[in-house]
Amino acid sequence: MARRIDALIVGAGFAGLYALHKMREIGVVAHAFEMADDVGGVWYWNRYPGARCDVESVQYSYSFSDDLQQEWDWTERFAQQPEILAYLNHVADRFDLRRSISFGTGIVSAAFDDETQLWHVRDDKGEEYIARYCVMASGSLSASRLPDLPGIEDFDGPVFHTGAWPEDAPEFADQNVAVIGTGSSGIQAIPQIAKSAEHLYVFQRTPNFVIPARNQPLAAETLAKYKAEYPVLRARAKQVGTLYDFSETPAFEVSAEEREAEYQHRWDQGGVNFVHAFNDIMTDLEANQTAADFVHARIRGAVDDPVVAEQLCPKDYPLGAKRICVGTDYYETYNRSNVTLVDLQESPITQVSAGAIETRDVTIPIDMIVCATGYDALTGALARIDIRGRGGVSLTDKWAAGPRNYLGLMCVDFPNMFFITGPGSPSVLVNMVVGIEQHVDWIADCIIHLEASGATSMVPTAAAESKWVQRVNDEASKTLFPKASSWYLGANIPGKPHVFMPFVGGIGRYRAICDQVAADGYSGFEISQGD
Ligand code: NA7
Repeated sequence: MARRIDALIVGAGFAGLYALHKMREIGVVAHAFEMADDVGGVWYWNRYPGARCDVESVQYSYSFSDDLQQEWDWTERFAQQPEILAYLNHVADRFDLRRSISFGTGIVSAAFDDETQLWHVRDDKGEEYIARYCVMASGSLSASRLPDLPGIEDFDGPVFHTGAWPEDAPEFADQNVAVIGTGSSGIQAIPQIAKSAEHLYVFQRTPNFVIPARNQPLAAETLAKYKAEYPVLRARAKQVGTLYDFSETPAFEVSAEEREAEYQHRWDQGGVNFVHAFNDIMTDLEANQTAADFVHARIRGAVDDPVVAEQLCPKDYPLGAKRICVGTDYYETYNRSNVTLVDLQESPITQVSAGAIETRDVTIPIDMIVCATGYDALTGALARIDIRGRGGVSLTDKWAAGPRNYLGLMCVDFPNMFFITGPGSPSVLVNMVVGIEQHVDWIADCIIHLEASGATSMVPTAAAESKWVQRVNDEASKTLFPKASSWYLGANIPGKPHVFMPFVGGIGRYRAICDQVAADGYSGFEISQGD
């Protein structure tokens, strides 16, 4: 017999864990389903060497419990994957969450029953659940993607994806290793793999802008100061996401020397703060070019071989329009004698054979392939579930021309289904933990409202949804973001419609809009009352 749950949560990463905790807090019977054997979400799967966050650890953490933020001691400026995973395990234990999570269990379908106004959900073991609410905490970057390379099935060595890294990590010593992909994951893994591989071949399709992390151990005094200031800092983070030093000055309002000095200062500090050096870097192409020129000069300074240096300089898109990368010794790694850059723009991969990767110009003997080839971002994890709303309409069909929803949170025809940090919300453009807490808190308030008023379901109106989709587009078109073929607009997935998915208007503005909608009695939504 189907088990009845008030709120069914898909996923037990940062979002699912907090959703579960919050639902319990408001007295809603909740249960989470997690494909992995333990908590952590992307931080469970991304065990590749060098994996760490690129938002400072003290900020890349929950704010909902002061006791939690006071008792947990981060050890590095940017925590490594094992430390983040340990933190999430601590959270799961501390708030006694595990008893409400089914591990090793994937959700395969969710169908809305128009008559009962309830969701019928199935897992991959054939069990059925009936839920009033579905909270999709399935991750924005969780559906990993292997490259479609001719002959890869004939390769006789191991093939790994950074986002599904095995627990018994492979040894790179004596191996000719190929890394395919130079996004955030590749950029973190490459310097680490280079340290022990016999030879590392990096297959680069598009170079990325890499800002040094300047990672360091977190001094006890720094941590203590941060903890003492948490109330103020967290309040500010709710408005801006990550606490960068956001400049209010346009790039050409200062002299060339001052610009250079500002870039240098931020480069020396490390991290994503670099892109906030001037307030028009993401809106004005010429301003952006000054930042790009600065990074190009650093690349040319760091890499000994001038040909390789040019290959590593991104020139086809504005800085920041693809997610900016933060690395350690990334460019310097290309000075090692056991590292070779293979520029796929000059010589694309033509074939993978049993023990080699062939490009148009060379055949390279390879023992192991590491795919740092990214994700079907924002919609991929949802598309893997057969989700059917009112009248049997499928979410995949509804989103065939690009995702459509209201506030990024809910969709027409999919009542009581909430999406966490999905398309149409600030999502991957802000500190994910800040975005997750905002969403979960809003959803909890919404459920309290529905329960208190005896409502059976809530769904956006078609007009509100269309208006929001338009607004997300309009905001993006005011920026340089759409000028790169990035996963923000689905360009990395063949056949995926090119629609800029996240809301670029900032978490502060977004939060205010969501709060206003709630204050107005959930304007833009239809609420159905029970009999
Ligand atoms: P990304 O940022 O999507 O990077 C994937 C990389 O793999 C990127 O350089 C791609 O080149 C490259 N790629 C993808 N498919 C291929 C094929 N078929 N051949 C060659 N190269 C390919 O994923 P990451 O995991 O690095 O980072 C994702 C986010 O996860 C990151 O921002 C963090 O938030 C965590 P392309 O640029 O498409 O030409």
